[in-house]
Amino acid sequence: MAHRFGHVAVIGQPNVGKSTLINYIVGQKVSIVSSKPQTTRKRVMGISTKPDYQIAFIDTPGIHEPHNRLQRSMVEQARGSLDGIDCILVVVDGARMPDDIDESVANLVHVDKKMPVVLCLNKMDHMKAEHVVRHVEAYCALFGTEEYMLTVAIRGANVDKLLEILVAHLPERAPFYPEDEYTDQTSRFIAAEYVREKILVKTRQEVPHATAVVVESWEDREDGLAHVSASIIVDKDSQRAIMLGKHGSFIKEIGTEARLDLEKMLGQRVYLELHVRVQEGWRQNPRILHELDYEG
Ligand SMILES: Nc1nc2c(ncn2[C@@H]2O[C@H](COP(=O)(O)OP(=O)(O)OP(=O)(O)O)[C@@H](O)[C@H]2O)c(=O)[nH]1
Ligand SMILES: [Mg+2]
Repeated sequence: MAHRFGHVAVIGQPNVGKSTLINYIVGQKVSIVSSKPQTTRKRVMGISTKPDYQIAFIDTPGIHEPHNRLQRSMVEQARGSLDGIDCILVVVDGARMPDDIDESVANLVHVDKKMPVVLCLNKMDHMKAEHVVRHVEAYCALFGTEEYMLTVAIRGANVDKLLEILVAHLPERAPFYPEDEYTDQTSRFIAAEYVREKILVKTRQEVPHATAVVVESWEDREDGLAHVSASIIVDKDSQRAIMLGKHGSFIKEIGTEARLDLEKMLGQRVYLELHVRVQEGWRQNPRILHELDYEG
């Protein structure tokens, strides 16, 4: 059988399970996941290499109505991911009917009428049996495609069938990326993201959205230990106190959890040092957005 290779952009609303799905397929945590919307802030590639195909998935920030410069850049990243791809995978929350944000996603998808569109109705575990037909018909009509799969990304249910549909849309081509490469992100970016994930999972209200993480230094020591120093950027002094926690307990907890994830990903021992930096209005500040690699 001929080998197939292509790029697939994964787009949809925030919080529908795009990153969960890609991590499941790639078998590595290339993109962080949380129950808070707008977890993914920039494009991340996750590569799956099998004997008969290689797919490079482009994970994107969820499409939403932007209210600040960071959010505008996130939606731009999602739009920009449609350049040079072979297929679009739209992920939706299959447990509910489409809304106006899904319509914005559909408008984006329909810009290139010739591009194949595959639909993933995720969160099937939350779907009532009597709603399946109505939801499938509504999403297929909105996105102008007959090709869909109902999935549960957290368990990988039906993901093999979804992959079969996707692979059929890819051109017959040799693999482009080395077989052991599973992302285009640097270890520095992944380390910062793992710290941000712990913060997203463990904080509430405005705090998750007001936080960013940047790796300030990375030193691979001779004994095999990676010495990593990262800053957590927050918007206000009150958020700094939340980040530190009582007697520094919170920052210690997230540091330990992020370090364990990082050691697993790198297969290397890591010493992770975290600091908190208050930077008022950073989400509107082009210099800081550039430093964080959210803007070019
Ligand atoms: N019940 C259920 N939860 C899921 C499923 N897939 C993902 N989730 C959960 O949905 C939440 C959002 O998942 P993400 O993968 O971060 O969603 P996303 O679409 O990448 O979100 P953004 O990055 O904000 O655009 C997390 O709490 C996941 O555990 C699923 O099939 N069923
Ligand atoms: Mg995501």
